[in-house]
Amino acid sequence: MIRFEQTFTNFLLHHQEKHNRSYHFLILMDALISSAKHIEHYYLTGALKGNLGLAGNVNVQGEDVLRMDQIAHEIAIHYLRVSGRVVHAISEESEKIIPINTESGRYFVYFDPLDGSSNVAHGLPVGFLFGIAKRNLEGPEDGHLRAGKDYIAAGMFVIPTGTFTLALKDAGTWRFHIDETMEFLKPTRMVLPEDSKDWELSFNVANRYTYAERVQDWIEQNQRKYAFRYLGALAGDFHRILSNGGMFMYPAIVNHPDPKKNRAQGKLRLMYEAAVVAFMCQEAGGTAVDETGTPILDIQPKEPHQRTALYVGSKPMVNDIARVLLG
Ligand code: AFP
Repeated sequence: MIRFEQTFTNFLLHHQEKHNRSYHFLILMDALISSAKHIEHYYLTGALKGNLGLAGNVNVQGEDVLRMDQIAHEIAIHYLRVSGRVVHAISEESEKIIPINTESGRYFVYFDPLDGSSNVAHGLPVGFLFGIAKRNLEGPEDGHLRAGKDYIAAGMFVIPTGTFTLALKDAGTWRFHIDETMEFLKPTRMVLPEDSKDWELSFNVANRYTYAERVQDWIEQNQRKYAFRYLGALAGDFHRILSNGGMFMYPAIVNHPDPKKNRAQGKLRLMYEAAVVAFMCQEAGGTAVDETGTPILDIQPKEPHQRTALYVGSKPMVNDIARVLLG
């Protein structure tokens, strides 16, 4: 007997129909899915074709650009452009906001097409993370940068694992798996488990003694209760937290022995990393805060590549550290 599963397209069509929504969002999602499949193809064959190395230039964050970063960015911009639905996009790979269809576009898309660069040389998992906000359809639109609470959807592809997770505003977080025909199938609603038995803690242990003392103390008091996992690519690490519960954190670095290496603002990018996972987490019953205990989704970005500290995951655990951060 063949076992058939619901396709992503069918799932989304029903969702739009149920909520009396337009077909525009379907066209946008089709563009993002086409991008992800295309990027996945290049990534899978990357080692063989020599695409996993450096491109030879430095990006807006001052990091070496990888060949795959450029390929992934180019692919995503192509599909977003032909969708005709995007006003402007913000990409990790472009310093400036990218105008796409400023006249009649309907959405803003904030994305990192290949996040987790330390994994690229090894062909290990990376993420394609994106957040989507909608232009003001009722009146004039000033194109201001949206806070996470104004996103209508956010998601991530964990490349090249064939998994895709999408959160829809007030409609949950859903995970899909790719099949042999490259179709994403089998919507599974993700809800963070309340039982703490499988909860995990995920952070870069090498940075531990560079965190604020109160964060170091919290780790000391809590670390023995949980399994510890760290991949070094947010999408992969957060994928595990969504399934097992617990917390991913990238705290501010304030006690580095070389003060030039401190990152008081945090490392992760607000618009296309922190707010994306915070949105997915909220729709799955969790929460996320920054170094001051402020909800990530409430932070109003002042510039496209703004950084933030991030604590994201199961509510009891994030609320516990938020209490410490606020105190
Ligand atoms: P890179 O793409 O520069 O490796 O950054 C990836 C990332 O933004 C995020 O995906 C990881 O969770 C985090 O940084 C890893 O940072 P560390 O290498 O400092 O642990």
